[in-house]
Amino acid sequence: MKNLDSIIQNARAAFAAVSDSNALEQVKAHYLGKSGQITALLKDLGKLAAEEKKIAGAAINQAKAAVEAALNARREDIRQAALAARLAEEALDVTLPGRGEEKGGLHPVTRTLERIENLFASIGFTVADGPEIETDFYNFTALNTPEDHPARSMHDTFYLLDVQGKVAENVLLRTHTSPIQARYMQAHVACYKHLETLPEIRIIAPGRVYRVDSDATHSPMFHQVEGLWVGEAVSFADLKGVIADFLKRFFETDDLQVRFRPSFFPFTEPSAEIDVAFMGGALKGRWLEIAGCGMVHPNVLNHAGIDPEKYTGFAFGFGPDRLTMLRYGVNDLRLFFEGDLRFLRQFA
Ligand code: 2U9
Repeated sequence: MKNLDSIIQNARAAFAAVSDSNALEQVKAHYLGKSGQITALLKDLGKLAAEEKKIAGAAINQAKAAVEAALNARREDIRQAALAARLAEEALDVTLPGRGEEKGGLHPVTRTLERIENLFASIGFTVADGPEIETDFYNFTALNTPEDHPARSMHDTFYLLDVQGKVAENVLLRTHTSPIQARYMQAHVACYKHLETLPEIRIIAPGRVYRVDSDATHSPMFHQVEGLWVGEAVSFADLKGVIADFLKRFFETDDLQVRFRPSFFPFTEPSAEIDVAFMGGALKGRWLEIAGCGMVHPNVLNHAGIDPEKYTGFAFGFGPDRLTMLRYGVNDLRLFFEGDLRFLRQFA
């Protein structure tokens, strides 16, 4: 059938003439679609006599198969061409030199935290951790801070917002790491309630804390390391020994003096500020306020379920950011938190 051969030839040429799959499907419709040429021939079969219909039907179906084969071959060509184009576009030159390794280093405050942790570990302290988003119970109430204490105000403390955007009055960013110790004491008591005598607690609590405060010596986020030693007959004398020993080891000199100045904190009684004076070096002879401390307040022990008649404890708190400034001679606290590599590389 001459007509069929020419349809096949034309279809092949038309398929070859297009090079994207959308155009190809449109060309397909001219031949195999509802009103396509092959479809029209098949429709016309009904007009033929039975014998002719058989012969013509077979020939048309053969032609249809040939057009479909040509269509599928072209589809595959186009798919391969698209793949080849994509591979060429996304080619990786695996022979290019690598980007090289940047020299990394620990943040100066991280180095101080690690030093403090190691020094306290050497005298039997373990490191405790806890959440930075706290409740007012663990941040204030459990630490004997009265309801009307100014530290609880929005002026000093970051409160979180609830889903309606209202201030959630009892959820805040911790203002000190003391809630870590409050939680630890509670868990410790629950863990050992079957024992007649509570095993000693000796922990340090390092971490980020948050206060509404920002200038050259205050950042809204800063670090604290607090410590706690609770047991039978733990005394202020023990506190003095632990702190003096720590400071000498931290600053790598015996040539310093430590003094305890009476102070006040809601969570300790008695309380003291700790000052240090170096006997040599750039800061020679000046008293520097370096930490706070005291004997854990009986109300704080009671909140944790520890009998203050049977157990005593001391607690202390350092600002590791300030310790880092002193150790490296940095005069602006904000430099630690700006992430400027020119500054940070000096400590790597
Ligand atoms: C518990 C009981 C008592 C922790 C303490 C201080 C004194 C203190 C300051 C250090 C530098 C805050 O960041 S800073 O300005 N901290 O003066 N901290 S006593 O007392 C506790 C902690 C936990 C259960």
